[in-house]
Amino acid sequence: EKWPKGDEKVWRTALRGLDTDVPSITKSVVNHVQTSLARQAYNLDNLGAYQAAALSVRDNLILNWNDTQMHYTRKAPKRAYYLSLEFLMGRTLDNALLNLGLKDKYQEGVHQLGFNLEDILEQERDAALGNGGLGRLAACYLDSSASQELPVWGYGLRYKYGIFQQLIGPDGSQLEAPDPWLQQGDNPWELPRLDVTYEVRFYGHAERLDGMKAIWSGGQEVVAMAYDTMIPGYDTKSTNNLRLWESKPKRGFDLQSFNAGDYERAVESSNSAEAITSVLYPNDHTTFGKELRLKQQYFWTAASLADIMRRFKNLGKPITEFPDYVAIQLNDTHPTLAIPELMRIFIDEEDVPWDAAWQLVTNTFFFTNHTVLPEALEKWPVPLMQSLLPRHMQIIFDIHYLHVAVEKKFPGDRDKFARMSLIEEGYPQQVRMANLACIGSRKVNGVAELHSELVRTTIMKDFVDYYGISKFANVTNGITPRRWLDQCNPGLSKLISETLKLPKAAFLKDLFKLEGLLKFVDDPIFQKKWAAIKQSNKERLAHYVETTLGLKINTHAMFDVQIKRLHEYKRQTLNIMGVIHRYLTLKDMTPEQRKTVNPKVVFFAGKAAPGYYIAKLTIRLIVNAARIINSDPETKDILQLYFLPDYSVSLAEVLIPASDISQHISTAGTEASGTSNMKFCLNGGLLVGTVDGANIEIAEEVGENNVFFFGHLTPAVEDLRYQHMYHAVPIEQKCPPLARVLNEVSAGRFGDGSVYEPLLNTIRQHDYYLLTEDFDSYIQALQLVDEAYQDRTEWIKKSIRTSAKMGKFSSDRAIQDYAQEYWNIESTKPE
Ligand code: H2P
Repeated sequence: EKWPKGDEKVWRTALRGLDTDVPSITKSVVNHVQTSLARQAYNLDNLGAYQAAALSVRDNLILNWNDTQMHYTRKAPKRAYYLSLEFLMGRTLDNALLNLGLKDKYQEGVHQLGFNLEDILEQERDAALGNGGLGRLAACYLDSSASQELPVWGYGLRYKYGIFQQLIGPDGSQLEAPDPWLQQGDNPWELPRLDVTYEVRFYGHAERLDGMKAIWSGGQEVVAMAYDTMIPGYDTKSTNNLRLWESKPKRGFDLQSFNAGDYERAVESSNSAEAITSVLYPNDHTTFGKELRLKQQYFWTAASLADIMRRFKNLGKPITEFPDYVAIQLNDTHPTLAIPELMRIFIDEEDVPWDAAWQLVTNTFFFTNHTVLPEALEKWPVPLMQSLLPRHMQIIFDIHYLHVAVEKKFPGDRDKFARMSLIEEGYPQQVRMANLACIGSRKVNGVAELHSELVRTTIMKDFVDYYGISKFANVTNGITPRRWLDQCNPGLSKLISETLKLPKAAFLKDLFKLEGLLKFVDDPIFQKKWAAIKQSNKERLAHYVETTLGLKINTHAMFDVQIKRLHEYKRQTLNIMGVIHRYLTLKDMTPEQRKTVNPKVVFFAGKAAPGYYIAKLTIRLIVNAARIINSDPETKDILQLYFLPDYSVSLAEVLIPASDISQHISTAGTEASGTSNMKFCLNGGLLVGTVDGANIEIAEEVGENNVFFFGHLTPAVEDLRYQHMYHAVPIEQKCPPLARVLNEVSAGRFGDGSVYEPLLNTIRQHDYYLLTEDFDSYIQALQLVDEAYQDRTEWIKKSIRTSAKMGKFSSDRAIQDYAQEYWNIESTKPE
């Protein structure tokens, strides 16, 4: 070890790190109040206390982060990089305290300073740089990578505006407002890296040299600057990095225009560079065709690869060893441009011959597909690519011609070749990103067993024939038990720890340990404690709703929850039609009959893409139905309905532990995995759902008698759709109860019925998502849920069994799978 210059003894003491006893913590917090915030201690509010506590916790993170990064540099292990356009991180402080093992001490410390930790935590704004499952999955994977001491970095974009804030207008519609999440002042969780910048080129021209090389020049250059977010592992010093790029103009001003007196234009050029990372696209399944989105994708992949390449080159290894040190996971097709970009670097900058470059590239990348919905498969118009990224378009055509060799393997099969082509014919031609991602990657995976099977047999079938099955595998998604058990449900985590006589770390690091709870399923004292925790979580949610929306909730009713992005395939419409059906049925009953029904509160939350008309109408119907149902004196004690606005990670943390039953009711074969299903079950909520995505694997683990399945199976869907198209039976005949619901809506029972016609018509005509096919069995399933809930002891047993069997769904398992079967990386940690 070499010591810095100066007195070694002085350095040794100074480098000892931070003390984490309570007095040192209070001292550090107060120091930050006085110095970093320049505030007086006597008039400190909760926001100030949050900021100071965050800065104090951040000091600990930074030290661990430094040690970890230094360790990686010295040891030079193979690393994996997770490229994701979305990281839905939520809040950080609580999670950092948990992972550092400092929660109790900070609780005590801030208490001594006259604050309540819960109130302080509430001050933090969510980092909402994602739309839904895909972005939240990325966040869980970062937590698991750090917790398992794996050398994994995330790369993404630092959007100035995260997913929009959702408001509900007077007529019940969704309104969107921007989410300027950084406007709280400095973001304590990120480190701006003024010294880590790269220039990224757009437009210009690419001139072919001899052979396959080219020179790309001209056009516009934009600067990417790094912001690093520390990702602490749980119960370890290992702290990984999430590097997010911000776009900046190359020069603050275009001096030439400025001098010429054209101030406006000068500012404009700086605006256009900044626009690249200004906003997250608020779409979860379709965002292509938009030039700015393509710019985002290239800006991010180019900066990330330049950074990865620089780190690799510092190792001093020959370029041919690149894949021995670097694995890159492509989270969906969004980062697919990394494939031609790495080709460009190898060929044009590193002088690697084309075939060798392709060999290296296809040994570096791995590709995860997250959906088989045909409308969600990214395509970019060739003319747009040609103008924005002329060199990449050349490379894509080169790959395309190489790929023409496919033809030789299947002589004469023109259709197959057309399907496998990188270029889709038409006006204009389009580049198919999924095909490019597939042929440029070493392995392709789906996110749950059924989904991976559908990937192999539908969208990637021809590629399976060509490459063989071994390139196509499955990694079922997972969730981090740190956030989704201990952090969101501390009471349950404590009970589990006491019951199993294990420290929390034991099961938070090895979720299979929850199986130990099975021994206690029949223990009445344990059942009682289990039920009491659910009850207090329901009260916590009710308190939240009362303080934020001013609504009073019956906490003795069953809580039924559906939370996710609004999409026709996720079938929130099925749920709301079911609620209305329940309401109409209750209205038909006599007061005596009503006394026997199971009281229920139904919660919805989720955002709709701003341009997704049908999804927005669904929200409007839910909100307006809620207004009528909740104010009906005959039924309001037995049925309540709430749409909670502005769904977020933080709101999910309150909703999930409070749920008795949750709904995962996509048309079979459409939901790739789903991850909230895992979160609910981990927290002892039961599941009503279709035989789809990860629901299937959850049922395999917990036993089919502990889930409520309904609806048609995947193989039936295609035929049913065909029948709806060509042999349609009127809904009155096909499904009278649903027809009645639609008619009541049309007739204006929940406000002007004509507003909802376009939504109702999606069901009456074609019914692509097969509501009329599944409605009867759905209602039956809900009936079974009601009956099961009446036998409370039996219900609690189901709840315990469900939670106990969630081991498989830890993201630690999923990340180990990627680390071993894909990336070939190993755990390594600083001393
Ligand atoms: C998507 C899929 C989910 C999947 C998730 C993570 C795109 O999320 O639809 O089924 O669980 O990725 O793999 P979402 O629908 O929430 O946007």
